[in-house]
Amino acid sequence: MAGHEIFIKRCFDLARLGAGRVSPNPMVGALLVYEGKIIGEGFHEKYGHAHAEVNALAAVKESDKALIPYSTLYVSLEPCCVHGNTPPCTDLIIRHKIPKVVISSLDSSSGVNGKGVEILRAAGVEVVLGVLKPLGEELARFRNTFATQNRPYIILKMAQTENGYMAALDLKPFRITNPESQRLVHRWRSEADAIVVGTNTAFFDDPQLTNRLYFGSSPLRIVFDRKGILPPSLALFNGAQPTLVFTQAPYDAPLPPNLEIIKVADWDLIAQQLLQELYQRKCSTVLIEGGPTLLHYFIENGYWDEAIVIVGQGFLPQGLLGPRLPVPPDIVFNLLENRIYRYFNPNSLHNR
Ligand code: AOF
Ligand code: ZN
Repeated sequence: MAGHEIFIKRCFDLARLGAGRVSPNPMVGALLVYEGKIIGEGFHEKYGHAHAEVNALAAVKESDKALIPYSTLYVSLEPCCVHGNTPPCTDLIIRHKIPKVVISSLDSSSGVNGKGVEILRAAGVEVVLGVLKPLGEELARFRNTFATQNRPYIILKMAQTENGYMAALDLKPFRITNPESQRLVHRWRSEADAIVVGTNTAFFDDPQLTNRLYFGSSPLRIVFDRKGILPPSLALFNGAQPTLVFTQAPYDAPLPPNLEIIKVADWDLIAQQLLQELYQRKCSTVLIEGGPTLLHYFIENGYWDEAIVIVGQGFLPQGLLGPRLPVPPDIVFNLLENRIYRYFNPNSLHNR
């Protein structure tokens, strides 16, 4: 692997350490290299806190500080040039007289999107752009979707039996996936800002929708309950995690703790209202966890960026068929006896 690629890969690994804690900011990793040796590295650790470049510079030992003006800065994402929660990283780079910056992909945020690179070049900094670009763009896909589409990045997640069923005909809970896949699902929950289920899934599966099997936090829980038929005894109403109910029915006050009601004027526009609400709440990624009706609706209307289908060995003679995705999977892998398919929507910004 060429030199630049090794260091950019390290930036990606560092960036991922911020997963689940930086949204709606991007995960970013950075490091400084002097004559082939890393003298400082860091990542964006928490929303509103220091950027990766700041942390990488701060990590340089006192005795190595004099090397900074002779070093190369590697960053997984284009350095910012705007005053947000923190000052622009382009200023920091110029102030430290760093002569060369190697970047994977652009930050599509308004005011940046190539401007960061321009500013650095205008100041005489040598910039190499596009190292392992597809991987850099994948890492930045939540942020870049949020910044350009004014909505979160949408991930559909579903489990199916080998013969394509998502649930039994009587909708009684039926475990399709193995414990290893369940843990992976909880990891995805830890990295998502919000998670959505429909009425039937909430009622029949009584899911908690929290992350209990992985490190990190749990997403904002969302349930659709158009007619207000869900009983207060459901786990979703246990107050364990902030929860939104999208409904057209009057909900009886007093409400349980951590529960908020969102009134839906037009149920045909439920997806738009959901995405708008999540954008306002600064959610840059949402997991849609089912059931079949809800998933089908999102697929039919093109409201998806990525879909994950876990096929388990459980067998149902009959049942509710899972929705079909209109494209073949891009990635397929096994987790013991489960098979996991990942699809990317070719029409979504990130995959074009
Ligand atoms: C970077 N390095 O580590 C991150 C960046 O000031 P903020 O935190 O609100 O961020 C505003 C801009 O910085 C925005 O364009 C966002 O995508 C980017 N995030 N930029 O140079 C980083 N996290
Ligand atoms: Zn920055």
